[in-house]
Amino acid sequence: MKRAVTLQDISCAGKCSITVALPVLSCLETETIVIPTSLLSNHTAFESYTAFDLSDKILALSQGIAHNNIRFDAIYTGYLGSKDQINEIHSFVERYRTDRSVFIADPAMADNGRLYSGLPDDFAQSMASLISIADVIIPNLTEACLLLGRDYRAPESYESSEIMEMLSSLASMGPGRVIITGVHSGPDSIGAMCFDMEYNRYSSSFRKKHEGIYLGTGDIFASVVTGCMLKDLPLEKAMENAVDFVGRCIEETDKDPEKRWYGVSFEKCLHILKGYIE
Ligand code: PXL
Repeated sequence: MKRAVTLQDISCAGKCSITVALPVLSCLETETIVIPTSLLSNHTAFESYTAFDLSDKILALSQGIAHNNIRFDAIYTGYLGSKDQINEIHSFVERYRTDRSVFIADPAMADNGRLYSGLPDDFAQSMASLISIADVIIPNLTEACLLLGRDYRAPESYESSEIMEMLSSLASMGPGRVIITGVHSGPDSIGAMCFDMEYNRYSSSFRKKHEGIYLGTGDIFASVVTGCMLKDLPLEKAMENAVDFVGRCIEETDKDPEKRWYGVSFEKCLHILKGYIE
């Protein structure tokens, strides 16, 4: 079984980051080590939150794991709550990546044209430096614009040729494989597009769009991609599975009489994951 280490926050309530990465990766038969980078009462889309930054614990925790000779096939990062954390993760990757490990970075920092609450205005510059050492990145459209230093526009206004140009510009910043999520292809179609620089190959995958905001879906998407890549599926297939899975989670949420505004009903869909790796 392959082993991933994921470095992102624990939001005690809110169905995102580690609390979705762990179940998704487990269902994709990936052993997962967690290094929490911060601890929040709930994610930052709630009206208020209490947060503890664990940046000064990352080195000690990783040394403890390394002393026990535990190595990783993937390093997978998500939401990071401060520039200090990004610096710590940078050092972690440089120290612990090996020839056999892939570094997958989800620059989870913004959506719908805005940085997440609590992040400093120049946060994207620090994130751009981290993604330059990644192998694979999975920004949404807002994050792609921030990383490229471009203004954000409504997703419907992007032609696929412009997304392709953004994919290759991001790949030129360092990561040879890039997926942009939240891409539209027509009035009621949403999905993702990717670029693999090694093969100079573009691909896309779309599904029916549901109106509404579905929090935590970016984290679920990146976790599916990570698990599928560790099962040796090509980038395009990993992306296709992630588009399908997020779509199924959203459909399930819309059907759920107990649906929560702050996260999707992914628990009802976990059984689907096995089908992607059989
Ligand atoms: O799902 C992204 C995410 C992760 N972690 C925290 C967040 C958010 C989005 O708001 O606030 C703490």
